[in-house]
Amino acid sequence: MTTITLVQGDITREHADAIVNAANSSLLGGGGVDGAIHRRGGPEILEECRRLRASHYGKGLATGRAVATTAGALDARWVIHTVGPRFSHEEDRSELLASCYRESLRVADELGARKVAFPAVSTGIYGWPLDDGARIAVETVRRAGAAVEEVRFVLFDDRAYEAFAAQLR
Ligand code: AR6
Repeated sequence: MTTITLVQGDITREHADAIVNAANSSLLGGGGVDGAIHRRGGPEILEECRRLRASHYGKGLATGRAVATTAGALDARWVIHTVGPRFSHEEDRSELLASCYRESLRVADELGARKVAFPAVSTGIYGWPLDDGARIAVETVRRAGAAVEEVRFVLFDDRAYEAFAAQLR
C-alpha cells in the first residue's frame, strides 16, 4: 500500500529516493519545474538526458512515458522524467496523464525507490486544469498498486495544494 502525502513547496528542496520531473519529450530541459530541477540538480542530469536521447530516444520520449537519470546535486538518488500531455479541449488526453503517474511508479519500483516526490504534472505550462489534474494524479496513484511506500505530491502554491487536498478528503 502506497501512502500519499502532500506538502506545499519547491520539489527541488525535497528529500526523496526519486523526484519526478514534468519534462518534455526532448528531455533537454525547459521552464517550470523542469527548469528548476536542472538548475538545482546541475549539469550531470542534462548530460545523462543527452546520452539517453542518443542511445534510446532519438525521436524523443513519448508522452505518458518515464525514464530515470541521476539526481545530480538534488537530495535524491534519481530524477524520473515523465512527459505529460498538453491539455486539449478537442481531445481527452486523461489516459496519457494517468500513464505519467503509472509509468513513473513502475520505473520507481524497478529502481527500488521507497519515497517518490511528484509535482502536479501538466498543470503548469501544459495547461491542464488543476482540479482535474489532481483527481487523475490521486486516483492513478491509488490504483497503481506500486511497491513504493510513500508518494509525496509537492505542490508549488496554495491553489495546487488545495486541489490535491480536496481529492484526499
Ligand atoms: N516545485 C514544485 N512544483 C513546481 C515547481 C517547483 N520548483 N515549479 C513549478 N511547479 P510545469 P507542465 C509546478 O509548467 O505543465 C516545461 O517547460 C507548477 O506550478 O513545470 O507539465 C517542460 O520542459 C505546476 O503546478 O510543467 C515542458 O515543456 C506544475 O509544477 C513543460 O514545461 C507543473 O508545471 C511541461 O509543462
